[in-house]
Amino acid sequence: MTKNKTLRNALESGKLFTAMAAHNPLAAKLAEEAGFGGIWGSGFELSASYAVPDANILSMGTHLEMMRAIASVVSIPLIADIDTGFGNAVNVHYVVPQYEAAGASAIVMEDKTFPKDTSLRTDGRQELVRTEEFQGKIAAACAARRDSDFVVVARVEALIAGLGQAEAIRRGLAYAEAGADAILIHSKQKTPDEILDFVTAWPAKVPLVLVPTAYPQLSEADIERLRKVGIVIYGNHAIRAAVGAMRKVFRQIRAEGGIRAVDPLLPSVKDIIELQGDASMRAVESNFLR
Ligand code: SPV
Ligand code: MG
Repeated sequence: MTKNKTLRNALESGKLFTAMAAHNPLAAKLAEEAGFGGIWGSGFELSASYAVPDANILSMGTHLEMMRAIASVVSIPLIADIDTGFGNAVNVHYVVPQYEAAGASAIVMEDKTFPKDTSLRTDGRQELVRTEEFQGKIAAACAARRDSDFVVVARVEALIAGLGQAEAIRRGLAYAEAGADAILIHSKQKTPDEILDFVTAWPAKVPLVLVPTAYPQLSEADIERLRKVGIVIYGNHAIRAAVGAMRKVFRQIRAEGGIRAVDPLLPSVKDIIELQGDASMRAVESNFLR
């Protein structure tokens, strides 16, 4: 079964699909190893790994090449975060087949203006495009995909922009009507109440996607009980785990003036060599090196 079909079937099954953020192929391999259903090709994480803000500063090419590198080392579906689609519907029509060819099984596109500002920052600049314009961008994404199992997710930023539930529902329905396979509804409230109100009011069959970063109290079991959510995305836990782990180890080495105490606490060099795909290289060597 193709990765696209795996994701499409998961979305149609009614069971909750889990996707973990990754900013490089190694993080994606670790997410697969841990048992996540798919990878979230996060713009926030990739921006952070370049130490720049998540505000369309990195080019489409930089993100696309990372998606290609990630897709080539995992066997689970990759959901690519294409931010606002890098322009208007014409840009989206060009971009979607590029992501499909790079091995992504889905794109998520948000209804903000280009260049965007990151969603979870307090007082970020959150401007939305007209509903009709974004419907055109979603329709362009659907028309441009080559495989009908490639999933197009429309992301509603109305709650992030403080426009309220009625506007969020109105936009979600308009994007579903334009052909979106799922609707991502995002919130930066510190409790799940705002999202739970949206989910309760959501009147359509089109599944929802949640990113519970700001309201971590909501577990997968809680989300499953809502019966309207197809995908949960863990948006930035790979980069935050990496930052926390590196900071701690770097400080310990400085404090102790060496690596003696820290060494046994770290994954072994052998572990890293295995993650590099050493076994398959050795197989190639023994077959072809003459
Ligand atoms: C990302 O991970 O890039 C996202 C999710 O889009 S968030 O950062 O919460 O907007
Ligand atoms: Mg993003």
